[in-house]
Amino acid sequence: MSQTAPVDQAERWRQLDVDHHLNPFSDYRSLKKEEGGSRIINRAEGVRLYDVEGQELLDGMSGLWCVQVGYGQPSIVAAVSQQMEELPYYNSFFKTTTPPTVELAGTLARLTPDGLDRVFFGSSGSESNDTVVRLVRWYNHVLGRPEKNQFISRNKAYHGSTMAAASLGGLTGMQTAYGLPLPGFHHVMPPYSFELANEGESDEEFGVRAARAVEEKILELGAENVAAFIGEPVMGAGGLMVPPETYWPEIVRICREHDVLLIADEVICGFGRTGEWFGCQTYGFTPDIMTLAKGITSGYLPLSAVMVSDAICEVFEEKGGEFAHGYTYSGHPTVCAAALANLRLLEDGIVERCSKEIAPFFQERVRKLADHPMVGEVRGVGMLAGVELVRDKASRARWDDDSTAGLLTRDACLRNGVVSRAIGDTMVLAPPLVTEPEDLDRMVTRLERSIDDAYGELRK
Ligand code: PXG
Repeated sequence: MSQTAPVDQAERWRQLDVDHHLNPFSDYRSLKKEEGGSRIINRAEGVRLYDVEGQELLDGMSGLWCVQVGYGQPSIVAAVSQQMEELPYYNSFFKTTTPPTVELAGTLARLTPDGLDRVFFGSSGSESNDTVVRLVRWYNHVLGRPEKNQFISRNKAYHGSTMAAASLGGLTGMQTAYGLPLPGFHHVMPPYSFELANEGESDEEFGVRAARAVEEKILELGAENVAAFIGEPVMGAGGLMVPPETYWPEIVRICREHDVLLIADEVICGFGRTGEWFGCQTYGFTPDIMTLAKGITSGYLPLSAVMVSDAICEVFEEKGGEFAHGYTYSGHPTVCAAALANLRLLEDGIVERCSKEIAPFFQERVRKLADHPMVGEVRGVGMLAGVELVRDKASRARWDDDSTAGLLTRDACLRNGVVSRAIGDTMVLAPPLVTEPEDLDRMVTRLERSIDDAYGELRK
């Protein structure tokens, strides 16, 4: 299956990477000089990745949480190729558009919850979240209340890497050295019961307390100054935080009561990842705005979207004025064609089978890791799972404070043939929605073996 590259070719690529490529989220000293360079992936099929040395890896992370339909889907390739021939590119500025752009707009309006019927396109989740900040501020400007412009988000949230998206995010490592967050961005506790619940506090009580942190922040800032609250239905890159059932209903109450817009970042949760089509449906709420990316094309091409409520758009349409915002590639026809082909696959049974069969199997299988002496908790929903690594099960004490357990386990995973993401000492699996039960079993078995390997090393 693999296409092993000649050794000198593989070495040449690794050297080009070292000499010329600034990889995202990398420590350039250690990546370039100390660790011998990058792994080079040159082929993939289904849920399997192959590197240039010919090693096969099960992709337990769907790329970066995005390849819902797996690799090598011929219908997406054909749709892209055909669109490339007909019209590779044209824009949607100045009263123009293209057929795939509007077809996709209609499809997204149909697939997303009722009341979210208009879409603004971009090329990445970060762009989408930046669009949201500008769109919400424009909305309140049009309504004659420009002071209602502050955003509330959660500590540890990830909403992207651009200046506004990184300000919405709550990862201090992305902020302190960069003069962020920008003014007007505030953060409260996330619904992370594993670390933040009080002793004796039930999950339900904790969920309400975590939501009320948003209300306290609104009252502190003055509701007249708060434009919106943004959150992922399940926090992904921040540590796979699955909220208690009580969290989102209370957030909805708070946002409605204080006239604060509710924004669901569905970049990871969207397109079947949590079992339903969208994470907000899994948790029973409808946001005012929803951001989408990743699974919208299964990562085959870069595309993102902001779904905007009819109520917001009615204000724009009634009051008028130009929303001065847009990207060269907003609604790019070839990318939209890829999305349409991908959504057709998801609609033709992938989401339904995943929800009924694949995800329940995955959740049951991964929960068996809870018996491992180094595992403090296993949690998850749909095709998302997080495994907390601890030194002591009863007290939940960590091994140390520099993520060594997570990094050792992640490296062992690669040796054992599965990709799993370490977020601190939380191991994550987010497999493609099409992963067959036998391969899910293999993924979890390999993760378990890797936890064993790390446990062995840590106890030396
Ligand atoms: N929102 C959420 C919830 C995300 O997870 C973005 C926005 C930004 O999307 P773009 O397309 O601009 O990357 C993301 C991205 C990781 C990892 O290591 C996670 C993301 C991106 C890269 C790495 O877990 N999420």
